[in-house]
This record gives sequence, structure tokens and C-alpha cells, in this order.
Amino acid sequence: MTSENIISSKYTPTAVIPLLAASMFVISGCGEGEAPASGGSETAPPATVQSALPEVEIDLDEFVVLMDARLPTGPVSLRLANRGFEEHNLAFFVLESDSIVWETDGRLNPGERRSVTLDLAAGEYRAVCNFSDHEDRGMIVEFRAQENTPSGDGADG
Ligand SMILES: [Cu+2]
Repeated sequence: MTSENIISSKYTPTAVIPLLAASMFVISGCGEGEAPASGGSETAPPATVQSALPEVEIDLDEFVVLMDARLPTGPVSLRLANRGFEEHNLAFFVLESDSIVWETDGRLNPGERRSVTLDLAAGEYRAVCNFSDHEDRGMIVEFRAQENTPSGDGADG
């Protein structure tokens, strides 16, 4: 004779919730010493964004200043590189007044690179390396700073 008694399982789903809530309460109560991991990231600045400034490359060599003849006005990121075997510096003068508007902080060593921010007003300038007699040897170039316009290529020259 077999008597099969299947014990009916009594589900009590609602009993789980208070248990969970109780355990969560205990966990959070124990974590008071830890740093709060709050997710408030709305005001976080874009941390890893590179400089959004337009980049202007200027190479210094014996004996020439290699750069574009036209620079944008406003803040630019100057990428200076001494590609020569001598020390060089660089200074910008306003053509009209011959007044200096910017110069490197000392000379660049051979092979040295620097990145500096420059904010030029519109106008015509002279860029020179005035170390030793480098200017007389050819390290002088004139350039113009003007506002970047999308349709600036049609100008006669
Ligand atoms: Cu020089």
C-alpha cells in the first residue's frame, strides 16, 4: 500500500519583501563610514576634453620661422617647436607700432616643444627670433591675424 502524501507547498511571496527590506536596512546602517556613491553627475564638466582652441604650429630652424602667413584672431594654441640645433626664441611685434605683443619665455632648446595660448587682435605682425643675429639671418616673417571666416579663400592676393 502506498500512501502518497504530497505536501502542498505554501507560497507566501509577500513574506519575502519585509525580509529584504530589513536586510537592506541593516546593510545601509553598517556602511556609514564609506563614501557616498551619489550619482549626481549633472554638473560635472567634460574633464578629458582637449583644448578646443585652434592650433597654430610654428617651427623654428636655422634660420627660418616656419608658420602660416595668416593666423586667426582670438585665443589660439601655439605649438612651438625648435627643429634646429641652436637655441631660438620667438617674439611677435605689431608691424605698425613696432610694439611687442608676445614673446617666448626665454629660448627654446634644440628639439624643445612648447604649447602656449595666445590671443591676438586683428592686425599685421612680425614674428622674429631675436636671439643673437638670427633675425638678420632670416628668422623673421610677417603674418596677419584676422577673423576666421568660412569664405575667406576668394580674396585676391
Ligand atoms: Cu633663432
